Amino acid sequence: MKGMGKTKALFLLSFLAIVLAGCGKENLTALVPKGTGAETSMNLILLSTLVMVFVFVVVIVVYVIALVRFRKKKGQENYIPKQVEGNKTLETIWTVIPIILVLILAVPTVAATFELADMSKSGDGVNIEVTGNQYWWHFNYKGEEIQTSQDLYIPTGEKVYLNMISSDVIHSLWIPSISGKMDVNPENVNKMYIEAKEEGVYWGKCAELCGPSHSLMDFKVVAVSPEEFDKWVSDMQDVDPKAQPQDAVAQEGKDLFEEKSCMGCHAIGSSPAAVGPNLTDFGNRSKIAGFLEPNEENLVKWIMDPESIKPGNKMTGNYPAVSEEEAKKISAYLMQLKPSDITPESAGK
Ligand code: HEC
Ligand SMILES: [Cu+2]
Repeated sequence: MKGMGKTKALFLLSFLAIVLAGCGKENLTALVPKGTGAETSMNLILLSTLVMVFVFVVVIVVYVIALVRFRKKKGQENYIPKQVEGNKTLETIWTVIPIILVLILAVPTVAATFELADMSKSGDGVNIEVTGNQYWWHFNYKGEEIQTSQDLYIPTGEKVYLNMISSDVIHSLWIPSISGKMDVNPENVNKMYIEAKEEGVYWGKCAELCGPSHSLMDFKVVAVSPEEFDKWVSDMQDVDPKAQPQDAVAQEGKDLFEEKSCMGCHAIGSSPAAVGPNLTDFGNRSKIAGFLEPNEENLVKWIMDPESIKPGNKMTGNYPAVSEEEAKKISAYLMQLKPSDITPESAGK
């Protein structure tokens, strides 16, 4: 029996270890906040948990006292306890305590709601127009002539203002370790700000079911120091010379990129992309299509058959067939698009 207990305990412990190891992985948890919004939410979570634990403990204590002290004893079969209905003191106590508890919850929650919705200083900060698309995110840096998709670069320690809209269905932008969620609608611009406290790469998710590849609609926030951010901005504004292929294979890839009508949907440079992600800094991307490791094998697979990777995406079937050899050449070209040495790899190192 004793051995059984140990095995069980060991099993439980290892299970707990596995579950807890999942927490904090890849900066994808609201429980390890690294940004203002997430910190505010975490504080509210802790406060409400404390209030709930307090209520739970009080109720259990009163319950146990009632069970033990007032249980029917021998010889009391016909005894009727003292009746307390209409007791003003009791009624007052159990009305006032919950009101106080609700106030303890409501005041900081309402204050946080206003604080997180405060866009009054947006004129001074970095402003980004965010577009949610099935199944990728686009970022347009207002006034900077910079377009990116999938990787969102922001400076740390500053509020970055997002003006968000959808090009198709409702999506929801969520960077769990930085901020709360906000819906992205087709008809109106929703606004929120994000602020990262530390440099690093933070995972973003679409948090509103938007189609078959909804769960693959990932993106990354690359938070770098304000100095690095300025350097990244000037690198990105000066992309055209760097977009030139560096060898013969890449040159062939570039030609194929034009021939196969990839250009029709993918901009390279500052022009706004219409149907597909902007590929200006594709060589620096932390992932391909939001979630695949950035290597030649995955890229070739994507170019030849995106449907097998992200069902329902808007690229499938809208370009001529590409052979493996052609895909490799295109891949060589795209992987060379590295306009800046500020990258997800370098962030926070
Ligand atoms: C009809 C428009 C369209 C055409 C034509 C098109 N694409 Fe795409 N492409 C898209 C869309 C939309 C996505 C985003 C898919 C998703 O993530 O759901 C995409 C995604 C990609 C990605 C991943 C981008 C990223 O940010 O990770 C690459 C690489 C790519 N396409 C390359 C190509 C190449 C190469 C061609 C030409 C052979 C091509 N595309 C033709 C629409 C198009
Ligand atoms: Cu979505």
